[in-house]
Amino acid sequence: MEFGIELAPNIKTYEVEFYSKLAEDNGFDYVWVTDHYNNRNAFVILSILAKTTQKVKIGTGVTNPFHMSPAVIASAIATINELSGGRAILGIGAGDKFTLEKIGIERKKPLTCVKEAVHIIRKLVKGESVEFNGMIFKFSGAKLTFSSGNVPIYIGAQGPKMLRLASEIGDGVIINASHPKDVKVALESIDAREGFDIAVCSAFSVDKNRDAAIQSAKTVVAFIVASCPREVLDRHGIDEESANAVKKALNDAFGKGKWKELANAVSEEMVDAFSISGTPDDVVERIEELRRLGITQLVVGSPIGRDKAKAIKLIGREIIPNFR
Ligand code: F42
Repeated sequence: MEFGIELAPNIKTYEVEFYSKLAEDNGFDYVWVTDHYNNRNAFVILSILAKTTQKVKIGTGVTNPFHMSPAVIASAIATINELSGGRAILGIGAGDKFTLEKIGIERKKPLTCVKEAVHIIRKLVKGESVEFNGMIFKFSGAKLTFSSGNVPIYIGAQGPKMLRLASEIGDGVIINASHPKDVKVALESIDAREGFDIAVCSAFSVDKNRDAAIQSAKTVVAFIVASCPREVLDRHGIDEESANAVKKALNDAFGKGKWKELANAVSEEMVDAFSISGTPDDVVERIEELRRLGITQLVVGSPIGRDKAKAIKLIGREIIPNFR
């Protein structure tokens, strides 16, 4: 089992740099930087991480072929691979529908778009010339002027077809989930080959004090509940009324500063369903359940803990060694 950390560059660049280095020093294997146009640019951040880290693999977690051409993605990730001495990994997915809509991009034929983009990127990164007449992309003799070696490609996937595609054409998949029930459902669509990396990216919160860990996870969990499809809420026995109460509490927290009400609206059952939260022993138990299902990489995502730096050190000291 390997460990990754997901960092969203909505924090200052030096903070992403600091947490990445700390993760590397505490035994993490991967740093995944999320990609949304409205945050600091993922590839720019990765070029800095390429120089400030030495061992960890670094990559987008995940970019998409709607807001950036596969040719530009190939050139960008090959550059990161060159800068980092071969440590780049590319995470790619359909892109966040709502973020893309804000910039006038309609996510047409996402499955086809990701499939074609992965094919093109792989060839370009290898230094090959691309002649391609797809449904979305038309390339005629495109070629990079350099090659920096192989870059593994992971697909960020939730839907059954995207999960299947990931297992057919990806080197790995990144599934957003925290509970074994959801991971099990996702795995039904994956036909894993030898060496295929199944990464689960979870909302994560660890603290020596269980209540602090749970309270710290509540805002992130509230966002997940608010955008969660009915069938997933049903899987965890969360009724419509409680989910609506969370949506209202989220609005009131951000609009009127009513944070206590938000904490009350998010139940411990919700925290259990949509995050991996608790003491080191609690989270080790949950990760072990995921490992037994066949997960090969756990990516810890926001909030990570009440104090991110302390939590990263705690993971390095008391969690990762259990899986080595
Ligand atoms: N999105 C971001 O924008 N930035 C990130 O940093 C990010 C990180 C991330 C990490 C892990 C992860 O799993 C997802 C992440 N995402 C991120 C979200 C990701 O970009 C997607 O929004 C998310 O994974 C949801 O997409 P999906 O994998 O469920 O695929 C969607 C598009 C879907 O509808 N899939 C269907 C399915 O069953 O899988 C397939 C739909 C289909 O078949 N479409 C046909 C086609 O050709 O595309 C067309 C059908 C028609 O009617 O035309």
